[in-house]
Amino acid sequence: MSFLNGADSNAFGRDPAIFPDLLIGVEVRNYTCIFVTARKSWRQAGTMPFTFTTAGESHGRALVATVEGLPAGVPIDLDYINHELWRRQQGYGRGGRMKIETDRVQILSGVRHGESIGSPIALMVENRDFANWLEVMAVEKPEVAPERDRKVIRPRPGHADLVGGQKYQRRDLRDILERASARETTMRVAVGALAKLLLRECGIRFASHVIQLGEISLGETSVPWERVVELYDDMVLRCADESASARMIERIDRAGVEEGDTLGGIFEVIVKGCPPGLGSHTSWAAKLDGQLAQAIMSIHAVKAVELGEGVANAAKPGSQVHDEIGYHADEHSFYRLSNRAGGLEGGMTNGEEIRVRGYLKPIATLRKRLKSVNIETKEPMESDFERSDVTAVPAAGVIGEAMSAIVIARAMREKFGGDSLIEMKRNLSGYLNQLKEY
Ligand code: EPS
Repeated sequence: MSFLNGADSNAFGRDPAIFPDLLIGVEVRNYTCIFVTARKSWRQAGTMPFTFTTAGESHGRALVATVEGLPAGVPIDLDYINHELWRRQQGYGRGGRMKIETDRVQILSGVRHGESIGSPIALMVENRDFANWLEVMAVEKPEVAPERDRKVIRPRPGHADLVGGQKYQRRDLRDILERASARETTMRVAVGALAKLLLRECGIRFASHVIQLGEISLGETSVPWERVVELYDDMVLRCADESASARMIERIDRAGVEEGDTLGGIFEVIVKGCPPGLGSHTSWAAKLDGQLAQAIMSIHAVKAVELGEGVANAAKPGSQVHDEIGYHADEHSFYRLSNRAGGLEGGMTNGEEIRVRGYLKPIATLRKRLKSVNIETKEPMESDFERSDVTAVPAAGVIGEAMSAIVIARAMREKFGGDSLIEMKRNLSGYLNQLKEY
């Protein structure tokens, strides 16, 4: 007798109490009951989830990423990925580093003749600045201490420096700041570009804009997609309001030049074209709004995340918040009369635009030094100053697009699977037809 269902032969003998989630069948052989476990694993069968890891230090040799779960047959356009990297490097208020770097991706595996082949994709972006940090960032300990030993011992308030040093027992806080630096987001944008290339094939698009910089904000609460997408390649602030943009530029000049200070702000990412039903209401971890919030919050300096008009909605009665429902008889589809929810209800996409906002604190590296303590002498001292940006809100918007694309790609892969793009698109189209019959 066998209730075996796609079992993993290596799993015989595993204790189901230890691997309860792995138990999918019971087999009785020679009157002996053997628990047959099978790793319901994408490594053996089924869809490989869309995952990635990054590595690399800000002034190290290079930044790298490995991506798994991109189906075979996705057209991979190097110029497109490099253009996304370029977009992340723009924005008024960036510092001297952006004049050194011209981020260009190298694809080391997983792509052949312009298409993904289904295997892991390894990506690399070299740090040009590494040439100026050869000794400081050397892998092997130099025989003679570097002349310009750029040891960091005065932690910057608001940065990872101090707590990272305590946790990892590093006496040179450079060991912390090199990885805590927002330079790491270069690879997220490269990975996000792969996710966008996949999702573009499924009719899903991304754009972002700046809605507040320092205390200067846009008057409008909701800027239409068409206006935001026009700003896609804007090099200044990607702000839809010219007069607000001019005031933001003045504010950045004042903070950077006169005050030696830094500024935060708010960006908004818009995702257009998601089918209804990505994510799920059935479990906390499956809720797509939670996953998006985590992804956006993981961007350096983001301290709050808002979906739709979530913050304003908290002060309004329900009748002025919830998006009423309509039906397009000709298209056989439901829609919402407004989109204050930002495209997500019950942890699932509802077919409207997703609108997610990231609120950034000001950058923690500022010329106007803040009070700190020398970690060697324990004497009060001013914090260290590393060359930095005055603000990076427009860049954070590009990173927000990338992180949103990664989350949506993961949800799309979960729902529609497929080893190839053709198979995935067939599954998507079957689901969309099924929705028309609902
Ligand atoms: C950063 C500090 C600055 C920024 C950097 C993030 O770098 P540096 O110390 O080399 O001047 O320019 O951002 C990038 C390098 C980038 O590519 O975005 C920090 O401390 O987070």
